[in-house]
Amino acid sequence: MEFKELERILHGPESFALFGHINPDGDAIGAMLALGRALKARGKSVAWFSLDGVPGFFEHMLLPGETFLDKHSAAPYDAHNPDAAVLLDCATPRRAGDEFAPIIKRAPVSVNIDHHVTNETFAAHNLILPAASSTCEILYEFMTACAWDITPDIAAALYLGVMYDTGRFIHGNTTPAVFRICSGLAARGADPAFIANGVYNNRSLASVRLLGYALNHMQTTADNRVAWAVIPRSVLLDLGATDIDTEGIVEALGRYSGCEAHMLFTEGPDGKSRASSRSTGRIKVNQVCQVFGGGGHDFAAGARNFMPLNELAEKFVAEVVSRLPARTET
Ligand SMILES: [Mn+2]
Repeated sequence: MEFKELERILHGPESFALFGHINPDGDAIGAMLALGRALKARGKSVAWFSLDGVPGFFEHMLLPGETFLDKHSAAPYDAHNPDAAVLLDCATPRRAGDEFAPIIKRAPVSVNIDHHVTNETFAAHNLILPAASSTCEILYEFMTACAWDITPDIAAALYLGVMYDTGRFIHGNTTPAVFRICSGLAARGADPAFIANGVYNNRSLASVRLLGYALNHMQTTADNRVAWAVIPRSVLLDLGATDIDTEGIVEALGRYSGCEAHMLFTEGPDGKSRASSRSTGRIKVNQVCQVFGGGGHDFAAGARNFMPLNELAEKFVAEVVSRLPARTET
């Protein structure tokens, strides 16, 4: 779908429901805020749906009066009958959360805007650009191409998504376009220091203790090329942590020289075991995750299933090791 086609589709409906994904990251929250604010400025009514709410380290991005419907919301979801449902940063409709599926199904118009290469183009209208660093990058290009006004609040939300999905401009998706876009966003009023400090230096104490546990219990293969940590649910709860506190831990496990792939294994409240994996560039961890029912990007992917936690960890590590390329002589 071309940008102009998306603009035409967004022009018709009066009421919008915007969805990010479960365990929302900065790109999901940023994309919802940016598109929602832009639609409101165009006279539309907008409701934001985030099953797991808005993590505390994104709350500084919210304007007074901006609220999200989540799993704790009192109002029943079946009261919502939007003219259009827009899913952002969701490779599959289930990523929005099964609880929201009826709302999405009821909406006469469905739109899917995403940058995951595994996107299933499930909506009536799909704008999928896997070369984009983030869904927020796609929204920036869309708004710019269609001459939509990017206010400082919209710029801030878009900046959050691009910053977050590039890992603060260190992942392989940090292209010249990313710097061009972020320069444009800063010029339009996004405050990089305010946004970054709120996200990265404003964590819960429990999340820092949980990171300590993971680092202390990190395991590696004999050649140290693969690292991982397993956090049983009981440990997470004993530390007073919540699921969102696992955020950022898998990245920390891969910070040493010579690491090629790193994983974090946790257990969700639904009893499912979860694998979160990262690669420094030679192993495509999304292919490993697909073996276990998951997916994602080449070098950042995840999976969740009902295997016992330690069994998932053991089999996942074996699968990664089997894909290690021959070591290059240095
Ligand atoms: Mn994203």
